[in-house]
Amino acid sequence: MQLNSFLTVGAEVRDALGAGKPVVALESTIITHGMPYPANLETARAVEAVVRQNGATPATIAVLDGKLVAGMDDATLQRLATATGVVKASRRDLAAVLSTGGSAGTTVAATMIVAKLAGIAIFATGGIGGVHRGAEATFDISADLLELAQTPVTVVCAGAKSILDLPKTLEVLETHGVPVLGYGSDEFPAFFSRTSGHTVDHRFDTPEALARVIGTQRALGLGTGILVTNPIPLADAIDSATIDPHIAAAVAEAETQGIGRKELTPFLLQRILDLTGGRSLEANIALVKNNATLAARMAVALAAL
Ligand code: PSU
Ligand code: MN
Repeated sequence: MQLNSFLTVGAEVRDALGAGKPVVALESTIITHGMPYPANLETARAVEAVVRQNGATPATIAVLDGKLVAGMDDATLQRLATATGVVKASRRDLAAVLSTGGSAGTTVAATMIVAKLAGIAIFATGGIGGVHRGAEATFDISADLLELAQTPVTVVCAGAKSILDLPKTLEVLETHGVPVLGYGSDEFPAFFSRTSGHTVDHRFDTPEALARVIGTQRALGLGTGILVTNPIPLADAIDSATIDPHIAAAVAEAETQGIGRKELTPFLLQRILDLTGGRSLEANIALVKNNATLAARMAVALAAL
């Protein structure tokens, strides 16, 4: 049995792909572990709407009842957003969850795997996982980075939160040959902030120019993913002086409580949300929509190539 036989592609997504029309993949760990209800559901719906408004078909990806799903109806989205105790599935979890008929939110890594299987080239998310602070002691490096190293899908994100060690994250991407392309900026953005003090490899100022890089990368057969970084809109940005103490506090708490492995990122996201009194959530929602807009425009440009 092939992995493909576990894949269910929604009718609308299947039609769009069959007709060569633009499709944008969306992840679901942000729904199951990244945001509280009902903001998670409202955001998931809003992001799908933004993709449509910009001319592409949204394909939200998750694991449902032992199937990989790309594109779901609203009732299913609602089920995912309200389910408790749902698994956070990365590459290593897929086989176990599928073989037991389980359901899961898919991380950036797992969503890339499913997007590739379904034939979707572009995927929008908020922030990717990366090298955690203190990784020199804990070895905590997200599987998202190693997926970018081996799966040819383009991920549009707002950089990475400074819960991570950004220079080390960029070093790992460089080692694995993953292009980091800045949209309209020379800086690698830090999720809540438009700047981080670190540069991207190459800057492009239009969705068309980014789509051409995807086409060329594909023609070269390099096999790696591409990371496109899209800074949070200016009006929604939180300056680092405001957010950094909260991030530092969350990281310190995680260390004291011995939180590690797959629980660490959801723990940090939840603590930052609590500590900022919901302001981080507003920023998070704004940047995900902004990334979905860019991803849709890139998908439109790619389909026209
Ligand atoms: N960072 C965020 N929001 C998120 C995540 C990361 O700002 O929702 C989620 C994504 O699904 C990402 C995953 O792929 O966490 C990474 O988890 P880990 O660090 O355990 O690999
Ligand atoms: Mn980890």
